[in-house]
Amino acid sequence: MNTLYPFFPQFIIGLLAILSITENSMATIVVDDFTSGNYIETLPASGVSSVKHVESETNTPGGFRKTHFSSIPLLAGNKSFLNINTIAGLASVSNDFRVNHRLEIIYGANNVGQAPLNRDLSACSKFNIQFSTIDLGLNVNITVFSGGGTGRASIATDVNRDTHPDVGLNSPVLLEVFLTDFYSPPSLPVNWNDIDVMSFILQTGNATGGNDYAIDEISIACP
Ligand SMILES: [Ca+2]
Ligand SMILES: [Ca+2]
Ligand SMILES: [Ca+2]
Repeated sequence: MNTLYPFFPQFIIGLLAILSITENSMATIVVDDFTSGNYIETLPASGVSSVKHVESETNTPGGFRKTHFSSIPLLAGNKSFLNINTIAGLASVSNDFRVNHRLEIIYGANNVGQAPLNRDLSACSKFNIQFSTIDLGLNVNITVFSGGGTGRASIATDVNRDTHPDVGLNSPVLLEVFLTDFYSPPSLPVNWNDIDVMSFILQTGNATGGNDYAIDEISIACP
């Protein structure tokens, strides 16, 4: 006789409970999958070598998104392109040769003022920025503000193909940014229980400019 049989239902229930706990403890908060807020910009519109600056705003899974995009072409006539393609679910950036750019994506603010997220990230471990593809060196700055701006924490990092030599040119690259690596100034201690604004700045991090990349998703892993 199978001695396990009398305990089998309990065993299954126990297993389901463990799976349920595992699922909860591995929760992922999607900040943005870029399926909302279609937005296309080409800079500079005039083709003259100068800084251009535009912004848009839309609602996303992670809160209100405000977008700034600016470009500094070092060769007259060369351009920067931003395409938040909501059908593909991608934020694509393309720059011509010797064009430097800056893409700023802010959650928790709109064109009127703040739209606080009031998000508890105290049980979370890291931000995941999933690139569909990326070519040249890109500098990434993430800053979070808590308590309506009374606390702040930030981090600067880099991502490019050199840090992921094992994947092909058209393969996804995941940038993991751990919350324990953020710096919070003593005068503005961050409160991870009440994150109101998240800012992601991606800008040229190489000598020649010309970055091309696409962001598929920004999410937060908890824990
Ligand atoms: Ca996506
Ligand atoms: Ca708040
Ligand atoms: Ca390019």
